[in-house]
Amino acid sequence: MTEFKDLDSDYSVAAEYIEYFKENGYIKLKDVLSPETLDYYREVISEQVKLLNTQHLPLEERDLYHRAFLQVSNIWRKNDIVKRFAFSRRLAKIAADLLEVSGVRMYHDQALYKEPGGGFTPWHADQQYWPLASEKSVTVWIPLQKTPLEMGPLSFAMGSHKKGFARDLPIGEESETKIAEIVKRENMSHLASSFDLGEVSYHYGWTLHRAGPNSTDKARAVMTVIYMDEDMKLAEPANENQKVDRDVFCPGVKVGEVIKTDMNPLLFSYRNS
Ligand SMILES: O=C(O)CCC(=O)C(=O)O
Repeated sequence: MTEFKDLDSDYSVAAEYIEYFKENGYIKLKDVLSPETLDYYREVISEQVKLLNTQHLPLEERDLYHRAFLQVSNIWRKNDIVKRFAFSRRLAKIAADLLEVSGVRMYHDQALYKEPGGGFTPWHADQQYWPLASEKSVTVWIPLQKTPLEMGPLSFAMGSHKKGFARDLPIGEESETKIAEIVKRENMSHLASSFDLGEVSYHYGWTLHRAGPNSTDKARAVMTVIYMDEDMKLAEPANENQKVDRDVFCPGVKVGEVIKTDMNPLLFSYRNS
């Protein structure tokens, strides 16, 4: 297996980055992974998406959600090269530092490919789907190519993770319309910006976010890893989506127990260092 040192080496998270993340609910960090690493993994992950994708309808026959991206989860369980990437100690340590926890476990990984001509990703908060007992969860969003505005980079409503708005809305027409209204009414800053190659973002599970359409003729290839506090407990599912996630990503865990099944390996911990 080709080895890339940047997957495991430390990325120093300055105190002001942590403050920015806590205040605004997200952060964009440059030069986190090298162009060589990203070029290599773009090939490998794209191959897996092609192999594992189950969405074969033409874009115009899909609903809003499914026009936004092809979604393939837990590739780490199926391919050891992708596992090496998803288990990156560097990415996991940044997650632990931003969340200010002693360590983080895998909730799941997920490739999100916005196809050429793919639609916008409606406004939403991820934790609507997750039966997690605290807000200490975070997604790293890793574009596998330079991502200009025309490709649909991720963007965030600043400070929205603290406000508690729209937590009951799954991704769809209603989340798009209602959250757009809330962001405007509450004067929350929201500015879409491009991602350089090597730049990644981290956002809390409760941060409101969206992405524009992909108007280019190339796929917007993105890999994500969702981390949770190493001591995260299972909450009583608040809706049907959370029941599905409990069964798929936390099998056998009871409400109030720490989520640490084989599906949730420890990816970084200061307790072990
Ligand atoms: O990639 C996208 O368009 C959406 C990503 C997203 O919502 C997420 O990673 O939480």
